[in-house]
Amino acid sequence: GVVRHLRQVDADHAGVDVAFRADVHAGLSQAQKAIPARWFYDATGSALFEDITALPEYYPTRSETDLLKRHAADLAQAIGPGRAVVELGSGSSTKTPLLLDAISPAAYVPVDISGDFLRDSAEQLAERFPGLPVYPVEADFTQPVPLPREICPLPKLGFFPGSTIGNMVARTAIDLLRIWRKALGDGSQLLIGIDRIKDRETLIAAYDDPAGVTAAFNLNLLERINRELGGDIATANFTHRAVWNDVNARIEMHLVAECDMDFTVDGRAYHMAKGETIHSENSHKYGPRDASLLLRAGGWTPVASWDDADPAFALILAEA
Ligand code: AVI
Repeated sequence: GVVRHLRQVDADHAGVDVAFRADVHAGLSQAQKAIPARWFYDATGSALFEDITALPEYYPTRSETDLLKRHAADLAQAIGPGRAVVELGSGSSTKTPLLLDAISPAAYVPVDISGDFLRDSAEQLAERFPGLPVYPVEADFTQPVPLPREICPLPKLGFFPGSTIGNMVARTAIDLLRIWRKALGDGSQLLIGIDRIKDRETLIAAYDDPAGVTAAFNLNLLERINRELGGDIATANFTHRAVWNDVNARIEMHLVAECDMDFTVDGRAYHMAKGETIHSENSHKYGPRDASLLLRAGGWTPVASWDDADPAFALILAEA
């Protein structure tokens, strides 16, 4: 069952408002306007992301789920029983039970910034795995997080599914990997989802679906600014754009101004010329050697990988 809910939320996150406001003003003041992708995930954005994961064009969730199902026996063999599974950004993960079923862990520690989400999913999981101690930790997993003392003596498995690491630039991704190498300690393992570089058409379709769900997800960022920061952005004058940046091997999402416009966000005035964009997300893709280098730079040694061929996606197991 759920043993104890730990809360490690720093001043910034207690006042989400303050950090959101600061990021929006800083981002809208740059020559290339940009807002960090983490601000997509308010209640509406999180629900839209769940819808994205069910789209036929959005292959990562399906591929990763299939990999976990198909290779359960291999995973059990490579990981072994008795580990404490620490999941980074657990959200409403439907993949977790597949992993827990496969490896018979000794404890489960979901780490997520969204307290309500975390509480609900921890309870559901505890119900499904009655003998398993669950220690939810409400925290920003990009910062060092103190883990519950009960799991100290256990060997750890970090679980970072969804290719969320791709939403960080390499420097930030490496910082995160190093933070968790230190926190999980010697003898730990990391199971991480990595989206592969593939043909442009498949990638663009995954981030610009014909049903317009990803467009709604992207545009919700502007609506959130209007709702929470008293903005008067004419959201109808923006369109969604997904492009493949081949130099940096990433999908970029932008919000494109379809006409010249002026708007304010809590009293501060901004201007955008027709065609100008707000860069709202990066989703980096990695070839096998890129992923290996990234992990090693982050202090982890890759030991096994399970690949889905079409569209390509990988689950990689690494050791401390
Ligand atoms: C959460 N993250 C891994 C998703 C991705 O694919 O980069 C977010 C997303 N953005 C648009 N569609 C999905």
